[in-house]
Amino acid sequence: MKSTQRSSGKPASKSTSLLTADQRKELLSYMLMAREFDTAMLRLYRQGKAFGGVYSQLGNEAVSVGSAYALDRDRDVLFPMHRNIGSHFVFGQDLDQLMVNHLAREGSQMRGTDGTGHYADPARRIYGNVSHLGAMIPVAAGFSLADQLRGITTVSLTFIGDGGAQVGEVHEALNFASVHKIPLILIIENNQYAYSTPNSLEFACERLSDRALGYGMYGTTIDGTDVELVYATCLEAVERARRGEGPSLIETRTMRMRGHAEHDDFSYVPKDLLEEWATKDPVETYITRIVRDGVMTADEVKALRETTLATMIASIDRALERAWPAPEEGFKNVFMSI
Ligand SMILES: Cc1ncc(C[n+]2csc(CCOP(=O)(O)OP(=O)(O)O)c2C)c(N)n1
Ligand SMILES: [Mg+2]
Repeated sequence: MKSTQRSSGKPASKSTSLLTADQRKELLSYMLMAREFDTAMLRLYRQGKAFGGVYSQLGNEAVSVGSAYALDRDRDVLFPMHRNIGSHFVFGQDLDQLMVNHLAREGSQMRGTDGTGHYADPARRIYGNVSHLGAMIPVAAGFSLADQLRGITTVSLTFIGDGGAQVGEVHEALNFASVHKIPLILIIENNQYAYSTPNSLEFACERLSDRALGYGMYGTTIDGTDVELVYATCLEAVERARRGEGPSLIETRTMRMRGHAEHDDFSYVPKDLLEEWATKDPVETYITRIVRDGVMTADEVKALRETTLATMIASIDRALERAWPAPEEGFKNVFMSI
């Protein structure tokens, strides 16, 4: 089958010339936003100010940012999961809105009932997150199918973890998408663990993207710490989808650098594994690269970091000045209230 390609397992070498200097700065700024948002949430959770689970995306910023950046945000759609805050920023999500959602203050899109990220923003073409692992993929495929039936090509980008990838609906959605040549991109974020379960107890194949062969679709496994590689790989997937060649399955390899959520001390993760991955921090390695390439000076990066942090602190202050949602809000949009 022509569109079926098997991953070599080696990251493809991509020229950084794909991106202009301004685009590379933009990628860094989105990753820094994601990093500072994440770091702030870790503190706010400990202060009892962030609600719901706090699912860190530390070490995963390149996947969220690089993939969403490959989409056309006026045409395509994003279905983020619990570790994809970076993709929200790329799609123009308002920081203050995200902040009040996570701090459960008045104005929250879930009216304060959930801080975790089960919000959508259709005006910005952001849908999800469906909490039931695997269940969002058929929804994303269905979105693109609906447009396909109207003669419009809308690429859907969605994500699943290494654990979630073992759920039956993932198989059903990919098979269906491939048969109907739906413009869907599924990223399997292989961050080595699903809660406390390591890869070795989740699946027995070498690469999760090898499953693409069985669906008759394109699949590849790449280093998920390299934002430009993620971007280039997703851009190719977008182009294939626009040519009517159907879905792509991209496995990104990263490491979950925190617990499943902040209540989890992740003592079951070997320390040397975390130390090894810490040397591949996606934000730090990208900074080294763009400074080396003369895109930004170290001082400019420092200034960008300071501005990003100040932006985050100002947004937190504005959110914390807001009142709590009215208690009766909690009884809206439920099947039955007592
Ligand atoms: C069908 C289903 N089973 C279990 C859960 C509970 N749950 C939420 S996240 C999670 C672990 C997911 O691990 P993984 O898919 O690897 O994603 P990660 O959290 O590592 O990014 C589990 C078991 C769920 N939400 N849905
Ligand atoms: Mg995982």
